[in-house]
Amino acid sequence: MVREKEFAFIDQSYKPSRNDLICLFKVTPNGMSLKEAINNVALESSIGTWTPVSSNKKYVNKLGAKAFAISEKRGYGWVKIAYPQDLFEFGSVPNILSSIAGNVFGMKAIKGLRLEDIKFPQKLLKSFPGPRYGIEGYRKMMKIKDRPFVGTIVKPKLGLKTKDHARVAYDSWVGGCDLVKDDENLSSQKFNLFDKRAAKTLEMCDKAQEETGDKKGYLINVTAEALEMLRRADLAKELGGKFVMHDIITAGFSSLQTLRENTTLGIHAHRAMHGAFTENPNHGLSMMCVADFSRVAGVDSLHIGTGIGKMKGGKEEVKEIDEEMEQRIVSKTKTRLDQNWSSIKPVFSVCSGGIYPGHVPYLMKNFGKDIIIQAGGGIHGHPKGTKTGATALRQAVDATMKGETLHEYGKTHEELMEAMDSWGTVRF
Ligand code: RUB
Ligand code: CA
Repeated sequence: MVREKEFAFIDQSYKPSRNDLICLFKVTPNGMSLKEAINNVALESSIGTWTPVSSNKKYVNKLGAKAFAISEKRGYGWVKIAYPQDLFEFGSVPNILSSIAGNVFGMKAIKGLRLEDIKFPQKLLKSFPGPRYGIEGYRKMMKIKDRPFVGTIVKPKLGLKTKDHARVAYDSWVGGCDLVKDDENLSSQKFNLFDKRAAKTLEMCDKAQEETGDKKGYLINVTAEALEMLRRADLAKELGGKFVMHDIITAGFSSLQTLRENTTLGIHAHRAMHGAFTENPNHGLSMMCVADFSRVAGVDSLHIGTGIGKMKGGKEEVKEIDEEMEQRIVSKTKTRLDQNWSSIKPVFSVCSGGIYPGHVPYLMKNFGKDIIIQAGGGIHGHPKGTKTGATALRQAVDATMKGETLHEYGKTHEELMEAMDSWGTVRF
């Protein structure tokens, strides 16, 4: 029987200091008590290993994590773990993740380990740049005061030749989209090489801007090996681009930080692959944590889900992430820690994945106006084609801004009515 006092990394009476990074974990022990499992998590994610080592020094012990606020349920438990910020390299997402979300996920001591949220202490927080533009910066850049942005993803997601890709983008812009983006898996394939696509699509972007008198943006996917990624971002800038897109999970946070340091373009973050580790409620890393690290690392816009479209993620979860991204002071909930974001700018939430005009009132009601509403199939699948599809989505936003129902507005806006006839309205 292991005695309580042997758990050197647990201190139930611990009061976190303002220099601690706090993690909220859900722990399911594997063949041992909850406390023993928690002790293992706290030691492995800070200074310890499976046995005491003779090379240890007293001063090292000061950097040990402290597990506190343990609440035991049947078969699992919740715990907060405080990590002294000096454990970490300031300004490095990979370094922090290698401790708090590293070896611990593969330890035999746990059946399941879920990192639900992180709270950064102010000094560590301020070692990161955060977004260059964020919500306000995007609004200024695009001269859009207070409505949601309307965006699309060029579809088919792969396979279109450059000329056709640029044409789909153009039709989307002149139809009413503010933003057009590449899909996550388009980078520089032989049917649509990056350099040629950048030139042609940005040319179409300029043309659409001139013709409509509105600002238009192309979120070109620059994801690649880091040096090549920077070359692509530079090219997008040279050609007059305002934004780049980055696959933050497949490319990784180091790649994202490199991009943030080396481009002045707005950074749109796609989260493809997050489901591999955010999905299981008992194991892995929550989307909230991905969002936290994205905000510190400096994305300007981030896919957060919709609560209603084709991708998983319930309404409440998405709402909490939306708040985390746009508020300066975030309050705690059952699965979220409080956070003062201080000078780190707010991030634009992107609602995307299976969205069509009928979803717009739901999205605006739940997530407000500071969102980017993005539809691929919900634009290019319109019976009259891309341009009409873009007009319909924009009309859905205009109607909702005016407080009219889509049905009323559709009576005088046939593009919207046709979209509603195709995909229907949404009850919520
Ligand atoms: C959108 C699409 C995007 C998803 C990703 O296309 O495929 O890649 O938004 O999901 P469509 P998420 O509008 O045709 O569904 O935004 O949840 O990360
Ligand atoms: Ca947080």
